[in-house]
Amino acid sequence: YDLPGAESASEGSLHVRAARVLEANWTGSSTVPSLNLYPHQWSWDSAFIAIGLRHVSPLRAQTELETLLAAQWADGRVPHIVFNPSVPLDAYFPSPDFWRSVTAGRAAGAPRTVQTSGIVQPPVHALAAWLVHLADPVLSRSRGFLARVYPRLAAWHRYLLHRRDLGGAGLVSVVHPWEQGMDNSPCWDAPLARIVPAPARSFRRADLDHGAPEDRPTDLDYGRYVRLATDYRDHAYADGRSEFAVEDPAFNALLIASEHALARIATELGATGTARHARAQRLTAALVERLWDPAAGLFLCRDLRGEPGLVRERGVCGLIPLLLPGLPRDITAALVRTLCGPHFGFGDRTRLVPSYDLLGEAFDPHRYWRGPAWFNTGWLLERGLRAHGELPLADALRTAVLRLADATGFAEYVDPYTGEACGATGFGWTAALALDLYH
Ligand code: 9WN
Repeated sequence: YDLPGAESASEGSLHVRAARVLEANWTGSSTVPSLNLYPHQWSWDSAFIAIGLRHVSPLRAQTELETLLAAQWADGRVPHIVFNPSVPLDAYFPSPDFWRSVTAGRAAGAPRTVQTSGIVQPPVHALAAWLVHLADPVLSRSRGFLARVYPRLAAWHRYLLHRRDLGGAGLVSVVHPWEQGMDNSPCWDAPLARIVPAPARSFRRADLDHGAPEDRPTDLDYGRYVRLATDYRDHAYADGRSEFAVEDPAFNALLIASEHALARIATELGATGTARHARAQRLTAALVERLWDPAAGLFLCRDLRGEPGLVRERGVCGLIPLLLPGLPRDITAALVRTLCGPHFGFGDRTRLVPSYDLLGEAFDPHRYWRGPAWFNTGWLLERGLRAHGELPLADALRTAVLRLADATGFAEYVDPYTGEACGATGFGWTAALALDLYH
């Protein structure tokens, strides 16, 4: 990371500043995404955080994943939030008394000793576990790290592939926008429009105590998030009946990447990874079959409810499959063209890849997942570009992530045109993934 002028800033290097964020957000057994806005453990945040943390402390990185997996439900699901009991209930909404995991989740096997949410987030964990192992194989082997996490990761994938194949074609569906992780992406506008929102007066949004309303989802969005989560809870978190069911390319691509990682973990443990690699390849074929749109030049989401079909919105989720090794060459070439073309403008009009189509009607450079650029998607695309030999673009994206992460105090997200910080600063995965690219 030799950027003119950047390294002269304050004492130390980006490494030191990023490590300081991870230190400040560390609770003793896991890392919060943000001290104010998100004061608990989040599932995919922890995976990304572990990937960076491995450069500071491989032991803490292993612990991060172990803590999350200790809250796994008996049916295999890894909850999207593991609540910290010492944080006041009103610090984050929805709080444990909303999810009621211990009682409402009993049939699905929610843990009794820790409170969690009942929905999930993208399965980045096996990929993270493998990368964490690689950072210090000696420590990992001496602690039996992979041997301990492997059965849990395998059960997690099994849950997704068996309980969440709601379309019957092999791909996994999300049943809530929070599950996919890009909460208010315009990709959800049509599938969400059918959901009757919970009345705004029936809940209190803690996020507005810390975040600017114009950078956050709207009250109407929240009404729908609350309705969906309430219905899921009131049906004991049983799968199959949700009014919202979407096959998302990013969620599925991350599952496939993690399935490849799980194959490597199996091999390291002396078993064979062949079946898992083959399954990942079959899932890749299903992803192409179900979600690839040659005319748009990216993957789209598939709505399984209402009038089923592809959602004609271009979200960054449609570029994330670039991560996959087994994609046909013409598809990777098209994805790279789309990334650099008028809809995402990377290397031309934008400084970091926007979360949504610059030319889309719903584009808003500041509102959360409706336009701002995020660092985790930047990291995933950098990896994809590098894996497919697009080295100059990968280098440009790496430099952009490092420069903007550092310049914004590790912001949650940024205006894709100006690089202006939005949301929280001192954000966990921004610091962690910058740290990873720095190395
Ligand atoms: C709901 C923690 C999480 C991220 C998500 C991001 C945001 C939560 C919220 O924060 O979602 O899960 O309250 O807005 O959209 O990707 O995991 O950082």
